[in-house]
This record gives sequence, C-alpha cells and structure tokens, in this order.
Amino acid sequence: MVLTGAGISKESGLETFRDADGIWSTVRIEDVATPEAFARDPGRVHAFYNARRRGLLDPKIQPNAAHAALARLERAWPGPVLLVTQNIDDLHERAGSSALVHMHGEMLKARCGGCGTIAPWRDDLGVDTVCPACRGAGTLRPDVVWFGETPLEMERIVAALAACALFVSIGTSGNVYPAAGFVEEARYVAGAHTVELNLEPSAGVTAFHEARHGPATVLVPAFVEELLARV
Ligand code: BJW
Repeated sequence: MVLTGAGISKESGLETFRDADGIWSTVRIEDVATPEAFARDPGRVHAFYNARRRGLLDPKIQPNAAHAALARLERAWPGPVLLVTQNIDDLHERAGSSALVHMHGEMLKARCGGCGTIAPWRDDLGVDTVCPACRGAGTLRPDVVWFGETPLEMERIVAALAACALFVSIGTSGNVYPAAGFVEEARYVAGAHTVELNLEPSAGVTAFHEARHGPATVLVPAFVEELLARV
C-alpha cells in the first residue's frame, strides 16, 4: 500500500500545504477548508478552489517521475498494489495509476448538496452555479473532504491496511488524521514493513522502520526499481 501527499506533486508545480511557502502560509484553514467556512462564505471557498482548479488545468502542470514510477509499480508488481492519495489533483491518473483512492476527494469533480450527484467539473464554480442533475442553483460544492468531514472509501482503505505487507508513505507531513495514523495500523496490526520517502522527516517519522529523505522525483523511482529488482 502506498500513501501519497502534496509533496509528490510539488515538483510538478503544485503547492504543498505546510511548507514555508505552502498554501496555509497565505490562507487560513478556517476560511477555506471547513464546512463552516463554506456555509459562512461560499463565494470565498469557491474562489480558493477555482484558482487551484485553473492552476491544475494549466498545460505546464504534468505528472512527474515519482507519479510515473508508482504507475509502473502497479503494472509490474506481482501482487495487488493500492495507491491511496490525500491529493485532490489528478496527476496519479494521468501518470497511469488505476488502483487509486482519492481519500480527500477530487478537484475536478463537483458534488450537489441537494441531490447528491457527483459530476466531473473543469469550470469555475460559483454561488449561482446550477446542478446539471437536479437544476438546483447554488447547491454545488467542490467534491473535496474538509476538516471535520469523513474521508472517502475508508472501508477499502482499512481493509488494504489490514492486509498489506509493505506500507510506503510519500510526500506527506503526517499532520492530518486519519492518514497520519495509517503507518501504525500497517506496522502494528498488519505487521507490514513501513517506509517513509519525504523531503524531510515527517511528524510521524519514528513510526517507520525505514526513512529516506530527498525529492520524490529522485527517491521514488529508485525505490520502485529496488522493489522490482527483487521480484
Ligand atoms: C516533499 C517535496 C518533494 C515537499 N518531494 N516530499 C486532534 C487530534 C487528531 C485528529 C484530529 C484532532 N482534531 C481534529 C482531528 C481530525 C482532523 C485532523 O487531522 N486535524 C489535525 C490537523 C489535527 N482530520 C479530519 O478532520 C479528517 N476527517 C476525519 O478525521 O474524520 C473522522 C473519521 C476518520 C476516519 C474514519 C471515519 C471518520 C479530514 C481531513 C481533511 C483534510 N483536508 C485537506 C484540504 C482538502 C483538500 C484540498 O483542498 O486539497 O486535505 S487539509 C490538507 O492537508 C489537504 C491534504 O490532503 C492534507 C494533508 O497534507 P499533506 O499532503 O501531508 O501536505 P503537507 O503540506 O502537510 O506536507 C507535504 C510534505 O511533502 C512535507 O513534509 C514536505 O517536506 C514534503 N515535500 N516537497 C518529497 N519535492
């Protein structure tokens, strides 16, 4: 099982959250990433995600060597590989991964608070945007998981954690739960070997058997080659 976070997309040109130049250095979580913020000021929250959606759709933003290596791992590994990402970008899909869970949702989807429809979405969203399914106005929100909301596909994730022999965490600071606790589930419940690949030691680094520090585009392809050389 592989868990990824914002660090894997940094070298593709997308921002992380908690680095010195990250998203939370310029925007407050309470203003854009909670259901209360959306209820209070949906226009503010739409503007935040509209800007990030436009950024993701810039042709300059492309998957990097780390995304490509994980797609190769899925193709070449003789057993099942589940990739769980906290990222709401689509760079893993574009690189070719298909056994993929977006536990914090997807930036290129919108969800209707009225009828529950989830639709692919590449345009800006606004407080007057009409749901294509129920025709309700102002009911659409980005299909992402904010603080206080339940991450997606948790049953599938919990089952994969309980069964995994190897758990690899890539490009995540280990500050946000439940993802930050996956290493302990994998290590102490499943008995998995656990590896961190991150630019710097994460908040949870001591929970891992092994940690390598450096840029994802260097560490991840090398780690995948090592794994595949053993099969
Ligand atoms: C590189 C690199 C390079 C840089 N190469 N590496 C008190 C205690 C414990 C928990 C809680 C608590 N109070 C509340 C909670 C729960 C809360 C929580 O965790 N809060 C903490 C802040 C304390 N969690 C929730 O509310 C979650 N829901 C929940 O728990 O529901 C209950 C439940 C659980 C289980 C089952 C059923 C129910 C929801 C969390 C939602 C998170 N949402 C966000 C925003 C939405 C998506 C978006 O807009 O994009 O998700 S917050 C933001 O943080 C985003 C990310 O996915 C998430 C994680 O960030 P990530 O990926 O780790 O990024 P960074 O920036 O933190 O780290 C990047 C790392 O990369 C750094 O270490 C760099 O060094 C590294 N790096 N360049 C390699 N080139």
